[in-house]
Amino acid sequence: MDQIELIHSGQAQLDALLNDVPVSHLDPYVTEVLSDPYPHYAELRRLGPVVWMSRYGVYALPCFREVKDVLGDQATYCSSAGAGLSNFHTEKPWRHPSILLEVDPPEHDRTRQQMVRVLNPASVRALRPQFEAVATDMVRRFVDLGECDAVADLGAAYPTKVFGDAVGLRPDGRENLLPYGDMVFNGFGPVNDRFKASLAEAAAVPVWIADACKRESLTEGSLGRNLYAGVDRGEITEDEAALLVRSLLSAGLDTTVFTLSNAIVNFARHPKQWSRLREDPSLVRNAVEEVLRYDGTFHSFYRTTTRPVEIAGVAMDTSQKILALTASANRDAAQWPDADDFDITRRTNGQLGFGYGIHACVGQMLARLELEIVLTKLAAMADSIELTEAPTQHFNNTVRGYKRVPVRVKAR
Ligand code: OVV
Repeated sequence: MDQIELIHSGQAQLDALLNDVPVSHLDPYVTEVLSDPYPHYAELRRLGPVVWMSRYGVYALPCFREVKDVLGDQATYCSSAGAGLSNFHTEKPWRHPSILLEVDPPEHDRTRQQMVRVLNPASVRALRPQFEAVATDMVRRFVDLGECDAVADLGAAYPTKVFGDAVGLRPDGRENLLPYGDMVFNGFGPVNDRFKASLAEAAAVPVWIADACKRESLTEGSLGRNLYAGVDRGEITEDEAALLVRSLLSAGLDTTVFTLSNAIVNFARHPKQWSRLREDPSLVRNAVEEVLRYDGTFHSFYRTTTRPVEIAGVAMDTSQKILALTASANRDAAQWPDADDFDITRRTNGQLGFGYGIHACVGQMLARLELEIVLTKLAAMADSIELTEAPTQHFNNTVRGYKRVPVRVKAR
């Protein structure tokens, strides 16, 4: 650290230095790090369970225990200051905050309850036959293509169809969904060129999204339309229902698209694991969890301290942003034996790919259903999946995935 940096750093940085807290100058949001973040996470874990990130003035938590403790204590580590780097208490958010993610109890519990009324085990179970039917056709066509792009021909196509239908979207305009997710997930990071580009390239996207969230845009009986039943019961306002539909559209598509592409890439790179799944399809549920542990989609989010606290002996002040590195926690050897091995037979209980605590992914059953169905059909129909070229990554400040995955699929 040079003198200039010291002079310009704030009180929190001086405290970190004076208290012997490990310091990292890593920028987790640059392309070089996003290309392969795992060695950088390993270095952060080696530095310690709490690391001062000089570039952004935040404490990072790279280890399992501290990530879980912080996500499990919403009174001390709040979300109403935003789940990203930006502090909503002092900076203006780029969009109206999510009334689900970017709020604390009791407000959070009211909106979460509305979401769970429409998105619950029974409503997700009811979607299975339709999800299976689409997967049967789409995976058959994918396998018959032989050589194709696993993103365009399956990974993006499948969720766009089944999730779009389940939420109740019109068939046209769904190409707006991925660019919107891109803005949202870039928005949890710094206002870097990546975030600015995703906003600038797609000015019409938020307009399409706002329209798609309206009651009259959503098909009868869909998850989205059912959120408006809460308005009719007098439990939420029309605007709140629209914002809850927006949460579905923000968090529900990119995530499953990227997880499917990550799954295919990881199985192509670990053909023994693919053979295992084909030989024992009952492993599919655990395979989904292992994809999320080993190379999950959502890599991190922030919390903000509501009072002076100490984490693993490191004292911090109120209003301090804390970076919870869930994807690093999922590789912590103290929690996961042979943490860097992709093994679909391992114990995956407690993996943090869907987060943890009161804000844990509300759509996780729906996501699991999509992933489980596609991987099951694929294992039944495809002997092998090979990469024919290096996959092209899609870079985003918060989520990890691919935009193109050229593969050769051998039919059974
Ligand atoms: C978990 C998550 C990610 C992105 C957006 C939202 C939630 C939302 O509620 O809008």
